[in-house]
Amino acid sequence: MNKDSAIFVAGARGLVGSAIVRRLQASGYTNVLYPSRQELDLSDADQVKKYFEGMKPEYVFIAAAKVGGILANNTQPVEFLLENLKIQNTLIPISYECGVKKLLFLGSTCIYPKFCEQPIKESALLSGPLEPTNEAYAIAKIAGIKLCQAYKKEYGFNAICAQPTNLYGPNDNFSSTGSHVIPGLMRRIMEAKEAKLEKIACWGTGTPTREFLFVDDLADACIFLMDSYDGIDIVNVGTGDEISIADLTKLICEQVGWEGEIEWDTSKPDGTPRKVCDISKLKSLGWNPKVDLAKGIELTLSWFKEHQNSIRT
Ligand code: GFB
Repeated sequence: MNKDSAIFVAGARGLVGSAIVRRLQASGYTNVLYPSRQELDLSDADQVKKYFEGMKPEYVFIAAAKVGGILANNTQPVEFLLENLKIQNTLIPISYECGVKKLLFLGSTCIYPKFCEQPIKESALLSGPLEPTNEAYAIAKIAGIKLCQAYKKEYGFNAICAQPTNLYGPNDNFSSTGSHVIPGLMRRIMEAKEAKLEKIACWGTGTPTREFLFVDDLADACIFLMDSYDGIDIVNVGTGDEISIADLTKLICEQVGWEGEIEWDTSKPDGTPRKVCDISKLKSLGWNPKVDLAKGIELTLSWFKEHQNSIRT
């Protein structure tokens, strides 16, 4: 990408898209296109086509998706499947038809089988059954990956696919039921501190492990891949480190400064028991994460405190 290339970021109001826009602008890219949902409905192919014909983007980042935590995924499979298929089935073909030079499609590590070997290598894709709580989302993302690979194979379109691990950071969704675990816990623990509660409930057993990547690191990796990777194979983006949900809860309690008791609500699902990805491929290309979990949580918490009254809760 050149500093004046026309770069389109789909999903720029969300956690990932906003981080990509921030990163591009901070790195001196001057022609970043990031229309709001009101300005451009990504599921409306006619609108998208007109927009692409007019603005002629050269590079496209697809960070637009219906996303959510374990409960939202588990209870709205129709919306997760349909909305994600619609967005990607609109953006990928139109990008090709309108002469986009290169596209990056973001998947997720939930595309991998529930019980696959850990750390998860890219080759584990489609080697076993998926985790049921996020099967709909995973199937939509797998379809997006396969569509990019098909365009590359059949038409030589330079569409690449990155698989980020669980993400967190500024601009996340902090809703009490729809969010992922870090923003969900941050909000609950902050509220417990403010209300001087002695006990709160967290979901599941606390035993599953997850790997977490600060969203600005993901944005950095996306720009790195756009500039330096043209392969057809998917690439994991993570840290390679894992933590149990119970230990994550302790870390957030410490940073918030709340010392109450955690009760584990086992009526809520645990999801996949362990999820940490093998990032040797990305490392061998020359990229490494920079923000560790404690620092990332500190940055996210301070963002949350600053925006608590105006964000999606
Ligand atoms: O972040 P999370 O919703 O995503 O949940 P997944 C991770 C773990 O944290 C689960 C536990 O074991 C939850 O039971 N947990 C504990 C909580 N307390 C909470 C809480 O207050 N809120 C939430 N959300 N979890 C998602 C997929 O799975 O990962 C998506 O459903 C996506 O499709 C995303 O791929 C990256 O890691 O379980």
